[in-house]
Amino acid sequence: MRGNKFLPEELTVPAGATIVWVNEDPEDHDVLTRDLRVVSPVMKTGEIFTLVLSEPGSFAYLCDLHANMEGVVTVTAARR
Ligand SMILES: [Cu+2]
Repeated sequence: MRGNKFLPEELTVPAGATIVWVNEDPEDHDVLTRDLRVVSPVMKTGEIFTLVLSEPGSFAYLCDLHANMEGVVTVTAARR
């Protein structure tokens, strides 16, 4: 997170990859899905949140502290 955005806002990873969010802003951020299956702690400057997504699909998330701060991770089938 930087400048109240997720950078990159769209990311594609293979299933099973570890995704890492790093808060590089002076403000707090978090990572949530609308269905609340994923809810990170509120992250202060320099804090990280990691997540492993094992199912292929599209994973939309947001920061509920900032309107319009959204991102999408596309998970593809794992490489063999
Ligand atoms: Cu935020």
